Amino acid sequence: VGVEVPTTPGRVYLRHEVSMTSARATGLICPSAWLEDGWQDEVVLQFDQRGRISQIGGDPTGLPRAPGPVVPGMSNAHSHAFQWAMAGLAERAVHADDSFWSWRQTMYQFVDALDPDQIEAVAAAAYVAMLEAGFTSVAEFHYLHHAPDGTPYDDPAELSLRIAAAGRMAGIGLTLLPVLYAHGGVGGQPAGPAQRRFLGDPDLVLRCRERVASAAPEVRLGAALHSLRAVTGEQIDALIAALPGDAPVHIHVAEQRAEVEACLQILGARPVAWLADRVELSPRWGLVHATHVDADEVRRAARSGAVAVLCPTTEANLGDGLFPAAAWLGEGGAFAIGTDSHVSVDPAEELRLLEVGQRLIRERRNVLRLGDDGHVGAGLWAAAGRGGASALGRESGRIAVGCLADLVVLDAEAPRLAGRSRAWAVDTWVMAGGAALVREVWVAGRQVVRDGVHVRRSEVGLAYRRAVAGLGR
Ligand code: NGQ
Ligand code: ZN
Repeated sequence: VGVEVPTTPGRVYLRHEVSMTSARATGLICPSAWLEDGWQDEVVLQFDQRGRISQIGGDPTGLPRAPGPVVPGMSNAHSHAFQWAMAGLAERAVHADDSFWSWRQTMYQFVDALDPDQIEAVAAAAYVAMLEAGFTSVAEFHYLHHAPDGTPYDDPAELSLRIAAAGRMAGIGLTLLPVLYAHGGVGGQPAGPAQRRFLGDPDLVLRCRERVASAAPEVRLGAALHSLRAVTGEQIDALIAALPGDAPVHIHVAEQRAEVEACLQILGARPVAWLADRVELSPRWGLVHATHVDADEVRRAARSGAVAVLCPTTEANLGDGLFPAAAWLGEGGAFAIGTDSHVSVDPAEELRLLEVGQRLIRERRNVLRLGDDGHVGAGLWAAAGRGGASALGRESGRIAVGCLADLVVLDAEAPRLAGRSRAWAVDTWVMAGGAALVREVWVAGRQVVRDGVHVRRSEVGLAYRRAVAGLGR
């Protein structure tokens, strides 16, 4: 698999026509593979020219051989890529009573200093880290639209295009969700000066979608509503009416109790209940966090098919609270995981915290039971893979004909996996091992990680180090 090195590390624009990370393979031989109906030995996967699995079986001649068990890749269903460079910089107590809201002030100051080159370099580095941990795709919840003083760039989609360029540089499967952000509080309150880089109307979201569709056709496109603090009902209606009916739509909702209180006071309903009344919740909807939901909201939202997009390490870091995961799954709710602020970038760690959070409040073990065979780690991986793929509008999350070849190869030689049958290997990886056990990653049939290292780690890392010099002094 040939790797082409970009000529301009650190300033990689889409218009420079940077090539994809590596050539697409025509297939992969798996010593064992986790297929939809369980593990099988000696599986041959054939890929078509678009990177989809076209056949399971067939002629293995000339195909590369995976160096360990092959499992479906994971979708990262919630990312603010720029926050990867901020991780750690809000961990000093500065207010008498630090909270989500004081963290947000720190984040606003941080974002004020970033220029487009920095944003692109940080996003590429974040995506490389995701891939190395076993994510194969990402939904970028992109609300950073304008220059630091709030004026639009010459191309209003400049920063959306930078995200697309970073996605191409890293070779991750990108779903871009340009964000509608118009207000500073529930009920259409005016935005503050710290939010000036984010503000726009439904037309800006549509413009970002159009520009990216023509400049980077490999990107999947949806849209997002920042939160019920940032959009009104009329704006929601206008944007939904203008989007294709199958485009993913994500929204931050009910993450903090203060938002629930504001919605009750101003809108007369809890956030998820209000949303369920206003729009037709369905599988295209990604409800990000949904931490503070009552039993009625759980029932309505879960049964609608909307995906709960959970970000356990960020939710813990920000002091959000615990999502009622057992109740959600009990209603048959779909879920996905995201790394949001990127204090951790590891799908196994997100799933582990989701499960152990339930153990801590219930004083029980093995709470989130999803598989038929009782394997908790494997059940979580499979369900989050399916929910994530659905939230990203990506045919992925399963090793099956018609799905993209988004694949993770575990490290068969790792001591953690020694002596493990394959079923126990996935539980060990999710509940105890984590990213260190990821040996190879393939995205739509292209290899992007080999021997645990991204094929462009050094040039992306160099550009990143240049971009962030002095940011954390
Ligand atoms: C964000 N992040 O947009 O980055 C938000 C904080 C807000 C999380 N909610 C800002 N984790 O919600 O107003
Ligand atoms: Zn978020």
